[in-house]
Amino acid sequence: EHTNPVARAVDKVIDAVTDRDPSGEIPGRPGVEPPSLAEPVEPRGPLPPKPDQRGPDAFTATGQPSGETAAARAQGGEFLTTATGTRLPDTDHSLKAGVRGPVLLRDHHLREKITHFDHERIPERVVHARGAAAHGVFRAYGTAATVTRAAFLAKNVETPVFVRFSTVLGSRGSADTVRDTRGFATKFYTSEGIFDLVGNNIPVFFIQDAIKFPDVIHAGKPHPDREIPQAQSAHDTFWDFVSLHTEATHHTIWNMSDRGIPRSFRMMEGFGVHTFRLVAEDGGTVLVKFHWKPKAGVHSLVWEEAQLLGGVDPDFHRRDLADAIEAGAFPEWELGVQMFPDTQDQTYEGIDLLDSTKIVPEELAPVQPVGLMTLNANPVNFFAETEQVAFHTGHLVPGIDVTDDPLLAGRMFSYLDTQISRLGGPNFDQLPINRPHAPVNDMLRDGMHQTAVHAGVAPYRPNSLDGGCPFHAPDGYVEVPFPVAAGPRGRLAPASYDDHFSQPRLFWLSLSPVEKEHVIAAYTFELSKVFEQTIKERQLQVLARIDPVLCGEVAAGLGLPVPEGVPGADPAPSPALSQVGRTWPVAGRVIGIVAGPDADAVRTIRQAVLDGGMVPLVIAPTGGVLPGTGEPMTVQRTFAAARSVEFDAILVAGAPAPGADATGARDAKAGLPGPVDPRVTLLLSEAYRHAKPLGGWGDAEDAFAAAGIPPGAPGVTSGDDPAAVLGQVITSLGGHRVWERFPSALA
Ligand code: HDD
Repeated sequence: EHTNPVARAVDKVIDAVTDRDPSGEIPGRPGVEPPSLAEPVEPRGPLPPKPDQRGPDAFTATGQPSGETAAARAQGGEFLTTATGTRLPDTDHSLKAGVRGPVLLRDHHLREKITHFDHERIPERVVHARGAAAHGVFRAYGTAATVTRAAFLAKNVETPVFVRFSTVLGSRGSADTVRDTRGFATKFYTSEGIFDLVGNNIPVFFIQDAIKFPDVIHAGKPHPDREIPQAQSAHDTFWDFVSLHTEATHHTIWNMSDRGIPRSFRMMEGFGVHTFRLVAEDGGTVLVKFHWKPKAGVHSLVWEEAQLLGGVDPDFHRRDLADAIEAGAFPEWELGVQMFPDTQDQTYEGIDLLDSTKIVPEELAPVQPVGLMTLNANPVNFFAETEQVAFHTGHLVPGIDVTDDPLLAGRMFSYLDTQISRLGGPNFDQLPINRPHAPVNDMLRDGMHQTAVHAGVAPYRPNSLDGGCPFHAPDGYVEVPFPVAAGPRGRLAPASYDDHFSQPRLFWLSLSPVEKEHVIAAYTFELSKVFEQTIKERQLQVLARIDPVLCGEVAAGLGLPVPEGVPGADPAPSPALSQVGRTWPVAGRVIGIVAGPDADAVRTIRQAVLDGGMVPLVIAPTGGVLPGTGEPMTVQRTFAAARSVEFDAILVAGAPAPGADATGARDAKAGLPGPVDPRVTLLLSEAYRHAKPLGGWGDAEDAFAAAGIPPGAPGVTSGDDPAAVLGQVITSLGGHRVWERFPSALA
């Protein structure tokens, strides 16, 4: 047992996931026996949720603590029943007239079983269909208590939360690592009702007015004739739209940057995007933008990794989130606000706060922390929780109000509306995951899937028959009486909304050289996939207005002439926009260890990785248990299953010969050609290309050489002392990648 609690938990999970002891219980699940080879003959009750899992809190449809589990209607008891509780002796044979006779229509069990199955699917979300979620808790620092009366932001108040992360364009079954915006939606179950902060990992949006949402989504979704490509922006309709509709330029350059391919949901920022209005106890107001800052830092994949992962592990982000929580390495974010005076013109330093295509640089308005969110439990049931959770920008609590951002106005309508078709009626708030933890006393009645049993006879007001209840709540939610600047009615927008290029240029100028290289490569890749030449040329005209280097490099990549076009003035860069150049914690990072002949050295180093709060995965030619002294050490990845994209760094305990035995020893039977197993050289050359730290001892240098890694390459450490090698690797990992391996002419 090691001392670091995260490492201890990681250890337990690794045991639970991969090293089941065939004779004993399942680690971490006391009393639960491992499955037997034969089908069990004795019935037993359903298994309890695993220690890392938690269902929705148990509240009634009217928001009262229910005293029972929210899963009351889920599996219970040992014997099969119908939906109405009648026990069944057989569910494997339809009711027939004779052994080879026809199936009878009167078979109510057959019909119930098949009918229910036929209706298992609900419409997927029209956007953000692919997602993963977790439960957690938000604890407020109290720093926002002077500017908002929201009870959940008062000092040390703890509020349960449920967070769903998502991609935007892909279907429910699409890959996690595609280039796209990520959704970051948080449901706060506050004592004053539900507050939903429905944000993204990109602080701006493609459009300034919600009326254009169907346009941008129709352009981004697969082409309507062949329904391809899935979960991609690299196609004609997307680039046709954004090249014509230049207010999308800012969001698009963020998508083309490393922000479009996060390393993990745990390593993304979140943004409320719009400006919101906070209301204090005394009625005073401030304008704010919400930010989530991940404790693990903001990190991304590189594009080739993202593409490989689409095939190797399409569930990469979903798995990473669940594994981290199961391991006890709970992801954390600080919630912060940028604050602006609530002036009549609703601008700050000349930036229109009602324009969702604009940011306010953090250097102009620092993000002030107001609380900490910790995700600490996985859902018990994906459908009941992650699929049925319903977010809505209109789920607000006293002390938080919306502004007149026309993008937000449309969202205030759309979210409620979409749940009605997605969840089958107006009572979706009564689904367990959506139930408030505050008493509900509305006058909404009946409707599809009503589960509340409302007492009383007078769901109307005024009434005398129910004693006049419900009364208006004097301390309830009030919209701020902000004076509206009147003007002519019309389909209008302010002149400031015409500035589409100054902030894309600000973003570009704020990136480090290697990040700029990635942006160039992303535009070049995406536009190379566009069929129509005119669309590419038009998009180059857009790029010319951002920056001549960006435009020139992409044009060269496409083999097209550089168009005329001049960027605007140089804004002061915002260093906060760059992800590179800082040092971050390495807890929760995944370290592959290619086993070598000295299994004890592997054991020691594996333990040191665990003690550092990271996740070691032992890689060997075949599965099984490594020899040596001490506890048995199970191989978690065979050479056949290991792929570099799963690891943040790789340690090599020797150069395994082709077809080596379980220790990787060189004396094994001959097999694949070459001095080192080609699956290991692929592992190492990819990891090297993706700028991951590498370390090795024994004859690891032979493996590095076989992988084409030049001697003395940055971030590649070899030596005789495995502990010192690991130390170097951890130092490199703190910077996320060995950025020097991407030399840039833009430096
Ligand atoms: Fe939206 C889902 C975020 C603009 C209409 N949106 C959805 C989700 C996120 C966002 C994170 C997934 C929620 C979940 O996990 O269930 N959307 C945003 C952000 C926007 C934005 C940050 C701009 C700042 N959205 C936007 C507009 C409209 C919508 C302008 C419509 C006018 N969004 C929807 C929707 C969805 C949705 C159709 C689909 C499924 C759902 O709501 O529940 O209502």
